[in-house]
Amino acid sequence: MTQPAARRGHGHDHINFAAHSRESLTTTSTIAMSLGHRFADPHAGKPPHTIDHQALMREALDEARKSPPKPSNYSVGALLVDGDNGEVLARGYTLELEGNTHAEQCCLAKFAQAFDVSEERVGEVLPANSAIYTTMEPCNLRLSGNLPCVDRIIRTKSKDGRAVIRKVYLGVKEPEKFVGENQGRAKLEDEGIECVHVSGLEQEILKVATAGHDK
Ligand code: HJL
Ligand code: ZN
Repeated sequence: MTQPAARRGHGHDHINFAAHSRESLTTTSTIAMSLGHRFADPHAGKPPHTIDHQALMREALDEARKSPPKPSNYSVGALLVDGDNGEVLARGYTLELEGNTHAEQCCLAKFAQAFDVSEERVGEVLPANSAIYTTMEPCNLRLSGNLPCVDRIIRTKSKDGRAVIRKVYLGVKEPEKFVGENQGRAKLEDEGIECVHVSGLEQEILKVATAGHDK
């Protein structure tokens, strides 16, 4: 029997984004594969207390490095992760998707797309204990007037109305350059979403985030 494309190694180039339904999947790895991830996720399958948050933040930083520099925003990277076992469900970076898109928005939209649901309904197909790792605190106000990522995170609800993004891990607070003091973390915490600062990568995160800025 021929192996499915994804198992042959370079599969992610050939996966089509056919609609998945959560019930039809054996594991979420199938979806991770269709989103272009390595077949063997080194973080997957671990008990929550052994998840290496800094390693995941480094992977979010690797995403941020792919972002095209732009003087009027930050180059940010984000991962959507299953909080129960550390599995990376989707990755995103600033301006990855068409339009003026943010990193957190991109990973939500990409996961939604893999399940053929709209970004607004992504909570219906996410694990009940999902987390976002983002190199920068999610935005609560955008100069462009687009919907802030905090609102995108808060509206992410399961079919029975439960919040499914339970935690946000952030690498740095947003600098005050564009919108003054960002109230993103405070708003998430008011909604009961736990925010955790993963320390140790601040310098590198800010260097990448501001690469496109006039110095
Ligand atoms: C986060 C991102 C990104 C920002 N923050 N958490 N993820 N670019 O992907 C925050 C910054 C806004 C500016 C410009 N950046 O992006 O405050 O043009 O990018 O709507 O306010 O707003 P637009
Ligand atoms: Zn944002």
